[in-house]
Amino acid sequence: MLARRLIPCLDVADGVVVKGVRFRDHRVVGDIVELARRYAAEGADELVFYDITASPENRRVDVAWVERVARELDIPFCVAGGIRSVADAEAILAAGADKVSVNSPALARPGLVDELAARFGSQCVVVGIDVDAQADDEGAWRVVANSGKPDAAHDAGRDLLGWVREVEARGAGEIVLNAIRHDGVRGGYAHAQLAAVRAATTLPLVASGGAGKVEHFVDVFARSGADAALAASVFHSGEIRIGDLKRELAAAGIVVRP
Ligand code: 0VR
Repeated sequence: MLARRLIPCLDVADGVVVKGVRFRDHRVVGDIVELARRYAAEGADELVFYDITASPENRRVDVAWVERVARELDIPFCVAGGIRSVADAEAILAAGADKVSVNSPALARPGLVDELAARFGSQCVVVGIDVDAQADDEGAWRVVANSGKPDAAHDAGRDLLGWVREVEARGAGEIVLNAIRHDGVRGGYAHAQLAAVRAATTLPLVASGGAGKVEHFVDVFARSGADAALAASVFHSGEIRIGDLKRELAAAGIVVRP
């Protein structure tokens, strides 16, 4: 049994880490490198950095902070936000990132997944999928595009499981399932959507959005079958320390890296 991974998420805007609730009302949390260093020292298995202003501002990720982080980190990290081409990804991986994550750009141009997997290998390619809270009339979960810009968020014209199967076929190496309405709410992960994706693919599945207490992490591994749990709010606030969480998960029978 592979160890389940705990992944702090650092949303980056204008060179600092911020955190919103349901992708709105962001407040500054701290310095990128200091937080990255703290999480690595606490035992995080990986980090994800979302450049949340790259897409809306239609620009590439500022690789300067990626280079600064890469010099400090001894654990794998992934960069997301504004990656629209092999060249964009190449710059980020060359700056020291281990993986890139694409979301709305892949919905706009699905062939991007194939191109990234062919050039860098599937292990470098994460596809982020934002899912709505409500199922449609046929009971299918819907994929949301541009969720990072709440005013521009819209139905991507895809059902969740169809898109999961398509990105797997196109060479994605991992899926991060973001439950938009759960972001920052601390009420728990979106178990129904996660369980549906778990049943539809054998790709590594990262749960994202909603973590509020230790039980939510136990549930997401024990009930939803996620391979990893991404969280931001409860880690940034210090309410849950990663070392303590790992001890509680191990006591609950969940295999984690010590
Ligand atoms: P919590 O652990 O509940 O804070 O959930 C974090 C999870 O929702 C992350 O995916 C979220 O912080 C990522 N945020 C944003 C974004 C990702 C892409 C575009 C925008 C944003 O504005 O927060």
